[in-house]
Formats: sequence, C-alpha cells, structure tokens
Amino acid sequence: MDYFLTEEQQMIRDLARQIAEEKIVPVRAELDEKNEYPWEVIKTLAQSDMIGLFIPEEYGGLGKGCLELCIAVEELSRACVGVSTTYAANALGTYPILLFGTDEQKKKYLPDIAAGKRLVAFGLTEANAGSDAGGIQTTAKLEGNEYVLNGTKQWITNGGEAEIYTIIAITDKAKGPRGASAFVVEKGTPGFTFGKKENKMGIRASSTRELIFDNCRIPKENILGKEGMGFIVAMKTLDSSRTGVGAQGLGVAQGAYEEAVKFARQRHQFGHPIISFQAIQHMLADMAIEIEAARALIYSVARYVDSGAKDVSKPSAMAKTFGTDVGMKVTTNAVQVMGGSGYMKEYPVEKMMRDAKILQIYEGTNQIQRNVIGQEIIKEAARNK
Ligand code: COS
Repeated sequence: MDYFLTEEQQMIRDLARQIAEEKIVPVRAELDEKNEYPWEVIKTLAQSDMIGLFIPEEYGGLGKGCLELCIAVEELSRACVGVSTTYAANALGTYPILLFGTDEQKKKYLPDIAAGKRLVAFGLTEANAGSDAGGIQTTAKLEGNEYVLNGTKQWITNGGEAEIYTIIAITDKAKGPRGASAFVVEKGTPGFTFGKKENKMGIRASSTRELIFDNCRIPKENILGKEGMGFIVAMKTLDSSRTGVGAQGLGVAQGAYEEAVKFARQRHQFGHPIISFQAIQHMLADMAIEIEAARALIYSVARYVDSGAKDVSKPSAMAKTFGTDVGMKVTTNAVQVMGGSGYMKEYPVEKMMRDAKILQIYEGTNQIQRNVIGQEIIKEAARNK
C-alpha cells in the first residue's frame, strides 16, 4: 500500500527503521531480560534529531506533526515497544508544555527536550486514580510564591530517568476534577523522590516508577495554564498522544507479522513449508488485513490531527483502540503460527506479545477509549437531532 508519504516523511521512516535495525534489534532481548533503560538508543535518537521531531523549529525541534511522530513510533515499535514507550512517553510528557506553556516556559524547557538533553515524564496516574483520572489526590497548595506538592504518582513511564516532569495535582479540593492544575517539576527539587522501579510483564526496557512529593516546593511560575485547568491539560495531552499509542500497536503487529511469515517459509512439516498450508495462509492473511486497516486509520487520524482540527478525542481514541487491539491480536497469532518456537525466548514474538498487552491498558484502557467514543456519539446524535 502507498500512503503517499512526502519525501521527508519517507526519510523519517527510513531513519527510524535504520536506528531500529542497527541499534535496537541487537540489544532488545538483553534490555528486556535485564529490565534495562535504553540510554544508548536514546543517545542515538537524540543525535539523529528524532527526539525533537514534534517540537516546533523555533524551540530547536524539527517542527513535524502527529503523522511523522506516528511513523517514527511505528518503526521503533516494530523492533521493541519497550524502547518506543520511552520515546513516546517523552512526547506525552512534553505535550502539556507545548499545548499550555507560556512562551517563557517553552523557551526554558523545549530546546533541551528537543536536543534530547533532558527527558520528560507525564505524571497523572495515582494508586486510586487510574481510569478515574479526576480522582487524583496529590495536592499543590499555594504558599507565597511557591506551590507545595504532596502525594504520590504511580506507574510513571520514564520515572527516575527523566529530568522534567509534568504533573497534575489538585489545587482546590472542593472543585473535584475542575480543581486540578498542571505543573512542571524538575528532578532534584527538594521533596521530590522516586519509588522502586516496577518489575513488569513487558516493555521492560522502559522504566516505570513512583514519584513521591513530600512538601516539594516549586516556583509558582511552574504552573501550566491557569489554576483549575489541570484536568483539561491532561485530557488534551492524552488526545494528542493516543494516536501514537495506536502506532505502537501497529508497529509491534508489523514486526510480529514479518517474523511469522519468515518462520512459516522456513519451517517444514508433513514434507512442506508450513506457509503452503491454507490454515497458516489464512492466519497470515487476517494479520495482513488488520495491519493495513490499522495503518490506514492511524495515518488518516494523524493527518486529521495535523490539519489543526480542534476536537480530536474521538478519532484519536479510535486510532488508539484499533491499533492496539490489532497489536495484541497479531502478536498473539504470530506466536500461534510459530507454535512452540513462538513461545520460546529464542524468537522475538513472545516478547512482542508481552509488550503488546500494555498498549490496551495504558494512556487510557481500551474500555475507557470506547467510553470516550460513546460520549462523542451521544453528543453528535444530540446535535443532529
Ligand atoms: N478535551 C477537553 N475537555 C475534556 C475532555 C477532552 N478530551 N474530556 C473531558 N473534558 C472535560 C469535560 O467536557 C468536562 O468539562 P465540564 O466539567 O466543563 O463539563 C470535564 O472535562 C470532565 O469530563 P468528564 O465528566 O467526561 O470526566 P470523567 O471524570 O467522567 O472522566 C474520562 C472522563 C474517563 C474520559 C477520563 O477520566 C479519562 O480519560 N480517563 C483515563 C485516564 C487515562 O488515560 N489514564 C492513563 C494515564 S496517563 S498515561
């Protein structure tokens, strides 16, 4: 299929693929086994200007949009979702600054982020606030010229490794979700520490930690947007990033499919390569259809986002849900095509299947995405009545 990518978009895809093949594929199993953060890959991505892909040129980035970011994420995910999570979570953490930061805040943080000098993490989730993002309990109280943060964020990607954290905290308890605000907190600020690194089923190259705020004082200028806008900052951030999660599902599906095809050509049973059997061909055909459908949807949504469309909640939730459901289905079927070999760590598909699972869970479970889509359907129906 030809998606009519521009020459520049093709160059981004080729560069991301080259980095994935040369720098990620050789080390992915070891990073997974050792639960090790991919600093070497991050350095390469930074040197190749890939980290600043989506950051405007005036702040040192390449000024590209959602489609280019999705293409890069897809290629990295084709090799390793642990690495692509690290890369994509950096964009997730940056969106609150990009979307809601003042020019001063952007000048302060974005050039270092674009250069890959300082990584970013997004802190919304808490022990008692996962799907119910409005239920966060971390507080930020204004005292003189400072906000004082107290509370614990859970399961934060890039936690501990990132230097810059965009944090959602409650400034006015009485107002519920409308009493939330967004802040930038820098690593090293007194009162800000990290919990243990989580031991996960998949995406083990990425780090996931608690962020602990114990009377952590930050300058009041670190607020993003105004007091009370935190929930909207979080929702708009997730609207911006979810298409990229769909691209992770697409990439891991593509990687697993290629492994399954390669294996099915080599593996002989009953005197023939197993790819000659209709049972296998039908499985591969379904995988190919699902991958192409996911790519068509994700690229279209990304182009829609890049058109400057105002409300992208529904399409980005669709791209996230479909892309990641395809990721899970195709990786599972790749293991099935490869049988016992697919289940062994000698082949990459068992890791791909473990990695794919989180994509249906993080940045809003696929059930929450369907709720978001459902709410939009209700609104559209009311408008068209
Ligand atoms: N853009 C702008 N505004 C939005 C919005 C969006 N995408 N989504 C919701 N809002 C607004 C609503 O319009 C509403 O505004 P008003 O109070 O003015 O009416 C407000 O935010 C609250 O919205 P809602 O009532 O829908 O909030 P809920 O508490 O019911 O939660 C869901 C909505 C479930 C969609 C939200 O909590 C969510 O996305 N949860 C998943 C969180 C997540 O992705 N976590 C992953 C961790 S981050 S990696």
